[in-house]
Amino acid sequence: MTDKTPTSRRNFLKGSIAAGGALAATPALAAGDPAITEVQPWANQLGEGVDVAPYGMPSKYEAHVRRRDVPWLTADPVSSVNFTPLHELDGVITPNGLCFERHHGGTADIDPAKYRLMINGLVEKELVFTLQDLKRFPRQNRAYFLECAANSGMEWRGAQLNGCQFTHGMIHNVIYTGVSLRTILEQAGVKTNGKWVMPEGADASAMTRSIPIEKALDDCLVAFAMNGEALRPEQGYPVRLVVPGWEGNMWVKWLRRIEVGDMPWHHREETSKYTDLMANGKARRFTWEMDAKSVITNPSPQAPITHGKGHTIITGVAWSGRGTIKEVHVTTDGGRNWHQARIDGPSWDKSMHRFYYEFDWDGSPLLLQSRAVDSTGYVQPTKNELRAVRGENSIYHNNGIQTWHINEKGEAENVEIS
Ligand SMILES: Nc1nc2c(c(=O)[nH]1)N[C@H]1C(S)=C(S)[C@@H](COP(=O)(O)O)O[C@H]1N2
Ligand SMILES: [Mo]
Repeated sequence: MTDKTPTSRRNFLKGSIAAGGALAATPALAAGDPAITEVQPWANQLGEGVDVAPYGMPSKYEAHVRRRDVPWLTADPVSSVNFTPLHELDGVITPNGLCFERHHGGTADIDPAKYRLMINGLVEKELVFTLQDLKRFPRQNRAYFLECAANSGMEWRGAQLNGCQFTHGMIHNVIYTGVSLRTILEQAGVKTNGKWVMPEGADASAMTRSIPIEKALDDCLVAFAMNGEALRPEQGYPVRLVVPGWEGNMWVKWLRRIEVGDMPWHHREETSKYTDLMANGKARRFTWEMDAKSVITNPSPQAPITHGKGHTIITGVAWSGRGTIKEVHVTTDGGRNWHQARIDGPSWDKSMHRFYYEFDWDGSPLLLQSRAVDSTGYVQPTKNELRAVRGENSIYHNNGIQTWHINEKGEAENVEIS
């Protein structure tokens, strides 16, 4: 963002706010602004014709809007993670090219003609579907957030990473098209002792997780499209499991098999990983649901306030694995006073919500926080409230309140005050 506003325009702006108490920064005419008086290069020659990019890409001026990784976090990029640039996004949908990636054995490169989905185990009839077979069942379209259980995991012991992309970017929110898992399981006929399902990935990590049959028959989707187009390879092309509201690890990508069993399998990803080590040294297993959480995305360390004092828009996102977000509260003074934020955009079940809080910044330092309340009445806790229950050993399921310190220049820093 540039800050080349001529001083005359600045002063006019300040004057108009002071005089009229205008809600928004009303732009004023600036005499001699070359962006108005000069013919710009894009106007004195023809532009590119259609089809220069048969698959369109964002403007070159948006090149900084990209996923980023933290190189020291993992030893090798094939078993690693990168992060959604939340501070560059608005609304509630994550564009496909910006959805964070988390792979345990790299991205599988699957030929859709050779794609197969097997249903086996405690079923009346074991079945194998091709991609075409799957697309002949009734389809559903649903928006859901996917949050990795390790999102904000680096922040358990204190403020660490300087940007919401890194502290909160292991999340995306996408509209999926797919077939309900219930429909698929009904084809095979789950036996009465079939109490659990185990989805398995076709990638080199062969990811597996145990899911109780109640969830499998409730709202899970066998999805083949995201935001209107085929899944991206990184997100599980051609087919992934969608497990609404539950931790991202269970959303098996490159889905190749679903086994029905009578007990959980207790595989690696639900024992040695994705369990929560408590203060007494015992691990809490099966923390499936993602608790309500929120974060202010703007301003934040990667997106400072650049316009100086005056009318300022604070925005962020909130979500809950148990339903919708009923309210978001914002504080600018570290929790002394809380204000009701305005939620704008769709309020879908287990989907990201967008909030705004508009206020007149006097230029003094701020301690910004947001706090989500979900449709069950659950209130997002402070980090200390979370530690009181969970101890200091945890990595996963950190939904504590995030604080950004804003200085007089509008620069933001990751800090902790509670
Ligand atoms: N087959 C397979 N499925 C997988 C994984 C994987 O490595 N292999 N990673 C899991 C984890 S830990 C997460 S958080 C999500 C990440 O989904 P994304 O890459 O679409 O963001 O996929 C899950 N499904
Ligand atoms: Mo994850």
